[in-house]
Amino acid sequence: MVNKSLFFEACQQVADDIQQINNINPIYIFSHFDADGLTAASILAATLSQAGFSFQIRILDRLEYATLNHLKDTLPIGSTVIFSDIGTGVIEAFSRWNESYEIFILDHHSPTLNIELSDNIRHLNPHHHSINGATDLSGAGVVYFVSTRINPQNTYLAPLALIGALGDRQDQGEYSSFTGLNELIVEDAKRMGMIADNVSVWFFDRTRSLLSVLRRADFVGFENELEIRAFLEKLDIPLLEGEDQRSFFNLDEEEYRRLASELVVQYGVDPDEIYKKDYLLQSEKTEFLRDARVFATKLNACGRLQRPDVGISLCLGDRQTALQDLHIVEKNYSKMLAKSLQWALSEGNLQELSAIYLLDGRESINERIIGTIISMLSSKRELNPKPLLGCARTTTGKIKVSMRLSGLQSKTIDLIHLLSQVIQELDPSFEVGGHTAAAGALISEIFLNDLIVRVNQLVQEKV
Ligand SMILES: [Mn+2]
Repeated sequence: MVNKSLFFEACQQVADDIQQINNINPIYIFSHFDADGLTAASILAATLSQAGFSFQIRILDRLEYATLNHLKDTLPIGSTVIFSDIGTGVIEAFSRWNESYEIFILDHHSPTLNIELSDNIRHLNPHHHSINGATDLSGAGVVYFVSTRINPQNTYLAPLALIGALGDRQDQGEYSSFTGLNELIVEDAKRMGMIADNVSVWFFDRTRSLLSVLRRADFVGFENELEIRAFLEKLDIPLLEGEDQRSFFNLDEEEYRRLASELVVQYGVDPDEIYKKDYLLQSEKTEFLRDARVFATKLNACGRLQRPDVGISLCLGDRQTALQDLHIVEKNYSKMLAKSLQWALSEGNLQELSAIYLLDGRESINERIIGTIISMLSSKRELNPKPLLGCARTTTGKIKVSMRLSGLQSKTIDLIHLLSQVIQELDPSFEVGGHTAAAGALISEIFLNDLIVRVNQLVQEKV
């Protein structure tokens, strides 16, 4: 309780400071390229333009020391700079900035260093108030609480904050519900009539046809289309409505119930896989964007295909050009993922070490999707419950390391803690960031082998 009110006090302070900004230059916003970063940037855009500020937004894959140094040299002296969903991981680098910059870091990643900052740098992070930024509040959520303190009417932005949190997989409560401060955002959105959150039978992308949705449900493990057809026939669930394929969305309650119980009883599916809090955006006219979880995946696709502009336009309500562009983004994105996933699952590419899986994608996988690929692998049932470590080469010649826990794993492993420890041992100047269940680092290639060996060893000791 006390922590929460201290966090809100800190939000209020940042909100007050932002309202005091009086700068001839625009406010420079830098945000992360994933769904959380794009929603964070969008909430800032809506908030600042409504409050009469001019601003520019730039979206970054990651915040490297080199990038920061470059920014330091190119932004006008004395500018106001806001970093959202990034910044905590490189916090010490800000102390080398000229003190005339007004810097706001609104982030939720785990702080790895505890350092004194000068007065021109405000670092707002729920972890500082013992609030778990991995599960209870996202980057967009942090920005949201600042936004609603700039103007209480900004609660209309709550759905964006929730989409951001879903993008970061923060729906870790019972029935994949939100917990902690995210739950307060749900309450705001409900009060505005903007979201419904019933527990229901949930499958990914339900606006697709029944066949397509079930085919993609990895956790059931249907062998082929024939099996799905037989399954539906047995349950007396028709595939067609007139001439058209039925969408999964259009089943009636009774059909949902039959389908779910058959999957649980006959296929041994864990009920937690199919019963979820269903975060549905009530005023969303575009059907396939109504499910906030699906919305988040669309934003991720935009960021990863270097079209963050499309993502932000979607967040800000464009349902014309942005939808057309999204269509192209998605087509290319799924091609890219399918190709990489196929490679990952081909003979010998995913190596099983004693305590972890290793996917060495240095020659084959784009750095932008290595995290997504190992996330997808982590939900594969046929893999042993071991953490996954993937790596890819960046455009700057470094190695991006990405780790994920698999769903079935014991909660005894804290990836950010583990990876930070290894980085500390190898070379503390490497960047590392993330959360309990997902973490990453950026290292020189010569350290890769040592890192893999050490991570494997530490995981071994933990299980
Ligand atoms: Mn985030």
